[in-house]
Amino acid sequence: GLGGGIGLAGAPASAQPASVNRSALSIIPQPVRLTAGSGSFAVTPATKIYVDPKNEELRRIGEVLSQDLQRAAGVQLPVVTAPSGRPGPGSIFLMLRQPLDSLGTEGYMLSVQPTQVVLAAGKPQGVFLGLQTIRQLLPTQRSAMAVRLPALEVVDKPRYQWRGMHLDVSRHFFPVEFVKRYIDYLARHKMNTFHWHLTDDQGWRIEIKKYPRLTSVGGWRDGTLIGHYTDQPHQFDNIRYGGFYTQEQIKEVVQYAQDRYITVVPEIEMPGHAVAALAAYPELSCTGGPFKVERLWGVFDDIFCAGNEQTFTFLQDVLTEVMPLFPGNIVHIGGDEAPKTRWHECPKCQARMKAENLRDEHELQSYFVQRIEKFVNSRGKSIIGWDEILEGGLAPNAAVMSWRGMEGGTMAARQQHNVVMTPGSHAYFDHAQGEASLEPLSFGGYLPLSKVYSFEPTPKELTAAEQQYILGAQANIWTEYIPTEQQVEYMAFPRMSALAEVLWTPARQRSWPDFQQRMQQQYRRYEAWGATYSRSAFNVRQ
Ligand code: TNX
Repeated sequence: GLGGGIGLAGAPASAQPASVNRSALSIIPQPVRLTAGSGSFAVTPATKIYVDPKNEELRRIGEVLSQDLQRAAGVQLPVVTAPSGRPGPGSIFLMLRQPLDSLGTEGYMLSVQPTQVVLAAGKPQGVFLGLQTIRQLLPTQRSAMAVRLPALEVVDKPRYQWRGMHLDVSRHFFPVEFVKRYIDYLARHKMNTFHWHLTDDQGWRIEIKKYPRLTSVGGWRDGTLIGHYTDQPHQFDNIRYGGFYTQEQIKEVVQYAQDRYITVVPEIEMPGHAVAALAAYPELSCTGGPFKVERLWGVFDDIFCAGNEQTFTFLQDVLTEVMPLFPGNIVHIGGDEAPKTRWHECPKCQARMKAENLRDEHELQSYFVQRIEKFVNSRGKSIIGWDEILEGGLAPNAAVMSWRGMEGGTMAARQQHNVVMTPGSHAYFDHAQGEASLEPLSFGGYLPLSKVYSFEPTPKELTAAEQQYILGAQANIWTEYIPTEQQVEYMAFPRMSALAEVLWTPARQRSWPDFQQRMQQQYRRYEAWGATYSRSAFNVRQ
């Protein structure tokens, strides 16, 4: 049972009964410890879901389970608070139990026996994560037969604390309803971080009350590139394109995510990838403009002017509105792909460099980021930036998101800075995942499912102490060539499932053949969710 004896360490594989077919359970990500029992728990109209009366969060989680069971089994189960006496058999218990220290804030224990189901954790978040495991025990289709949960014991906790997915809503815009669906997908994969890329050259997507032109001008472009970006003359569709989220909508999404124990990390790009903002407020550039919101993809020379005090006032004002909308403590400030051409030509930037004793424009970017960091820190939050923020010197408290391979992240960890790994080689879900002739238009690069599954976020060359700075990893979905919701899903699935296991399951327990087997059931789940997925990632039984 779940009494004291269960720990994470030391259970030899042979402790499992020989008859157990672990993969028949098809849990993704694979739990740390899973022991199949015999028999099953029948969900009947008499089943009750008991929750701790002192905890509102548990009640909410219980309601989610009740809805799931209604969908799967057609039964309407009440969520009731446990009376002081021991409730009878045939019940599902969601409970907080202390001490479960070895399981941390995200771990949980699940025991399914023919007579009862017990899901216990130290924190409600753990109960929520355990609920995702229960969901995977349910059939994906309604049937007339009673729903039975297979008897098992699970003791589980994540390998990494940052298990994320990113979504670029600038290059193409996705409405609130889809963003919520995306958050659901993360939750079902036991992920906990949603990196929302809200601003870029092709569109500013978050309402800022003090600067209304950011969305009225910066939220819209005159058209979108047709086909691939090449050196040939470009063709555009000339259809006005855009959209943005009001602050009310942002709050709604953040609350939705919070209810699912997912932290939303907003990204406000600076100093580069800022053309949409400059189209709205050209005085924030080095040249004065004018600019148009970009219809082309790529890297543009016009960036926020580092020699101009107004730039800092503006960005601090923007962050002052953004930060309270996001309860998480991290703000992403971009930092990638900022050409130094304009700063080099700009007298004010050169004067700033002289006054601040900066040797080159990289140090000017470092100065820029450090000023922003100081401001963000003064509001009780910290920053993360793409690995270019290492150039010219890392801001004292900044975390680094390593995208140009693992090197930036490795360097940052050696400097005792937190790191999130998202290397182009293993985590860029804008790349094609199958045979080219079967794939839709996508960014250059090839990232099949097997390669995602082989991803190792912690560099071996780091010492054990340095490895502690690797918070985890995430995949990025840049949407230059992803105009529709269906295509976001296509690029995400099945790769998100492989990444989820990389981030959750201990490395030594990862098994590609076993994963492939469990994926057969995962495809049925995608279908039950109504999600589009790629079949070309590997040959799938149809
Ligand atoms: C580089 S990754 C970018 C993005 C593009 C992406 C395309 C990063 C920090 N910057 O602006 O969308 O390549 O793969």
